[in-house]
Amino acid sequence: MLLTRKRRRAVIAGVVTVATAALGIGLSTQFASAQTTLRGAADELGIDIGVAVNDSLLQNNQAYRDLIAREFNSVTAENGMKMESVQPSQGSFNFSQGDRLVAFAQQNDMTVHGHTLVWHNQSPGWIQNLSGTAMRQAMENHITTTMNHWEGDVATWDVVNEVVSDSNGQMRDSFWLRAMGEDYIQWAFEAARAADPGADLYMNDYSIDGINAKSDRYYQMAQELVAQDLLDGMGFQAHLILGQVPGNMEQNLQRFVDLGLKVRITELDIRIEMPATQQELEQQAQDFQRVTEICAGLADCSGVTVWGVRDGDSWVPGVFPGYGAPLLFNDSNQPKPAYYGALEGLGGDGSEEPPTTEEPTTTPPPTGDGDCTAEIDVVNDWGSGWQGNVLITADSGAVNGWTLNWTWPSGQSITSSWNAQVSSSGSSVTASDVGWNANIAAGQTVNAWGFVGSGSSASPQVTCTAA
Ligand code: 9MR
Repeated sequence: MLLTRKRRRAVIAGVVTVATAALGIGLSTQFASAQTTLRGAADELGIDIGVAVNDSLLQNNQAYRDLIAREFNSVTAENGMKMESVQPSQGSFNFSQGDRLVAFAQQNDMTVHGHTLVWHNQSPGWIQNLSGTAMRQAMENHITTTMNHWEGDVATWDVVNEVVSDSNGQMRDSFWLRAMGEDYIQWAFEAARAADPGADLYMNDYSIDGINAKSDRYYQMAQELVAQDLLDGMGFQAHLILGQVPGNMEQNLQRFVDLGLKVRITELDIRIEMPATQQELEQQAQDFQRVTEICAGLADCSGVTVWGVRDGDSWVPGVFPGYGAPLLFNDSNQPKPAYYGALEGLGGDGSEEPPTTEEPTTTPPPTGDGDCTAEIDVVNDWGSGWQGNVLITADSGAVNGWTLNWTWPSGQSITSSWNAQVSSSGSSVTASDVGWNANIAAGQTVNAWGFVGSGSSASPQVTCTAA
């Protein structure tokens, strides 16, 4: 497929050369050459090509930063603007991760898409047990304070995320819904509109890329919110499986555009059952091309955001065991066939030649002479299970690899984890880094990895050993 594309482009170029030679006209004055970076192509279309950014990589990995600056004109915090990061305890706001991202975006002339204000996941425990009235007040305060802080810096916001369930378009049975009823969605949008009237306000969800009961429910909610001038856009996450771009995706997005909304592909990745064959990687290129083409072809698609930079950065293997390779770059920062597919979909030059801009420069990893400490932060406890995030702090020296050990106090176990290699034996757990999250600068604390636990939540003492 990619060879075909390359050949087709070569043939067209040949015809153009002959025709212009016959007319005696210089090619360069007649035709702009096709863009060779995603960013160049998206800029030409006037849309965003975005990427979800991991805060610890942004701080510690120059090659990661350079690659993002070269290829993307928009960023989303993968985790750093979520409620557990921004307001870990009631009334105490921590904007540091988001501020770092905003500064990076401004240095590199990028837009920032805000993700997310109201979500059932990664919300701190303190808000989940409030009464309806207290929860409404806390939700509105969170929206107002967060949006005021980044007013003018964050152009678009996922105000509510994943509020519809996967069954028959019913509302999701979240702690928000249970405490406040369905009206909480409208209240969230009212607070957001008042907080920053200049920002575009979105709803966002997965499995709504095609026409189905779930996207129908959003369509109905969108009509109601548009009638009150509370909604500006609809975000389609597009966490897709290889070869399964919905046939009616364009038609689905178009119906939201017809309501006067912008649409946005907000979290694109396309997972492959591992190991991926060359043929599958080329199918993935076609899938990425199709999705970017859909956005490029719609009148009001504000952009496409890819959910991570390199395959190894992705959340996918941690949550879908056996699946991986869902992104545009491999772990050596090199573009995959999918990259050229996406580039072609944006109208750029998708022939597989290396990007013409300079290769990113790398800084040597810090010397791993430090010690570290770690703690388990219980971020969510829904009774039948709980989510722990593991925060690791490097002491006075940089850490260049870590291993953690702890013992569960009362029969807990890990049911799934992400961004660490974990092994358990009875009640003892050992976890170590997965390479890209090995380096922690002296004095820094990073939210290094996380897991879903069974039993009652716990924060046992953790021993951290630096490599
Ligand atoms: O990529 C994010 C991962 O690092 C977090 O551990 C995870 C926690 O739920 O959230 C991931 O991002 C999600 C996004 O915020 C909302 N849509 C689904 C994404 C993948 O799970």
